[in-house]
Amino acid sequence: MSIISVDTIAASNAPLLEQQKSDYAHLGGQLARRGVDIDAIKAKVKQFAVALPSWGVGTGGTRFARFPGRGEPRHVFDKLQDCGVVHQLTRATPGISLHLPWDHCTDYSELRGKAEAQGMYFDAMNSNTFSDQKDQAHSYKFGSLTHTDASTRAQAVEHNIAVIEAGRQLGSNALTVWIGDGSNFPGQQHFRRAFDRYIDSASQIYKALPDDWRMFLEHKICEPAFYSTVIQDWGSSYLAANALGPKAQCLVDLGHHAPNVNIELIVARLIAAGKLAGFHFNDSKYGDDDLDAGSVAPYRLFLVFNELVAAAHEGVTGFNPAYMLDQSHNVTDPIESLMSSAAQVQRSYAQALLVDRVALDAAQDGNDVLVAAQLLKKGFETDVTPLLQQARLEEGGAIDLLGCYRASGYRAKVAAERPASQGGGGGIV
Ligand code: LRH
Ligand code: MN
Ligand code: MN
Repeated sequence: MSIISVDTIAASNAPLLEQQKSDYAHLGGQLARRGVDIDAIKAKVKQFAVALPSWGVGTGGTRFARFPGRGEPRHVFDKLQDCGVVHQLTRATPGISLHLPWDHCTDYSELRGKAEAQGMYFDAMNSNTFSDQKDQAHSYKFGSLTHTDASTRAQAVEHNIAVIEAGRQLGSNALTVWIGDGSNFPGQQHFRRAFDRYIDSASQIYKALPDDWRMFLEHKICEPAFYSTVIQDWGSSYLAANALGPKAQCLVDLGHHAPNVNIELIVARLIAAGKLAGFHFNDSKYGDDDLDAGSVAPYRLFLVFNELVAAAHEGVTGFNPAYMLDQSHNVTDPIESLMSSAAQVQRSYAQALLVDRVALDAAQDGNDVLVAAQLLKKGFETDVTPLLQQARLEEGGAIDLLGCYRASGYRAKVAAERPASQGGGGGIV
């Protein structure tokens, strides 16, 4: 089922075809001189998928204000359709990651059917115990899975189990747990007891996982708790994942680290420990900014992919990370931002595939520092745009993502169907 008509995509591609052919041939020639087969890289890029966050197709906001765009999705079916547009044009985003209760739906089999008709599936499910829902018995103001009150913890556990059940109906096979629990004042929370309560609650969720499911523990240094957070970094995440068992792994959201932390090194450590769950890709300058992937620090994204490609190349056992975007768009059309992030993630992957691993091993073993550094730069500095465009073209996508999307008139069409949403106060959804 196509949301954007096949003719619209063809019409957008048509004037670019000749140029595309020659750009791809030119890059192919350059890579051949480096001993790289462009078609082999293209085949790998085509196999690569990054899932979309359902919450990413709505305009985000800050705690100061939200400025909604036109045609904001009204419910999960609209979100699915917007995600379908991203996938149709990029051909790189077949998975959708839902967040409950934001994406609550009375008929998950209908939702699953609609996704499958779009050639899409449901990736990891996300639970939300960081905000109170209507008619909820106990408040999460002072925590959820780690709350001092046992009934509040039980309610949070129950919600996670309900999310697993919804995910089972949707064909998902992972639960991502991020909690906002922590403290805002020194002395407010007993650090060790709060962590113990986390393990106790999380192990009840772990026990409810179907056999083939994984549990992704997502850490974050701060926010909404601004003095301490219970699962604040990969150390706490790793301790928890280890305590829970083999199905529990650590999820790396690129915006959730202390400033200057070496994220690619964390990735390498988690790979070595068999505990890398996967990623929430986005970019940041200061904190959990949720900017488009690679928009601020593309080299950092490349270095993360360098670790991933190296692990795949070396055949590290159990290496199977889940790739997802997690970003919030305040000033752009979310569909445009998600498409450009998906392409950016693909770009970093392709560039990392270009690194000469044999030469890098030799340079590292021989302590040839500059050559090692330059081998990485050589991959990063290669403009792989024609390769990404060719991969999309061959899969029925758009050579020019933005041009095609804007020419389709999709935003104006949904703006006419969907009532304008309210702006005003803060909030991420
Ligand atoms: C927390 C987070 C987490 C949530 C999402 C909305 O900052 O990254 O992944 O589920 O944002
Ligand atoms: Mn995240
Ligand atoms: Mn975040």
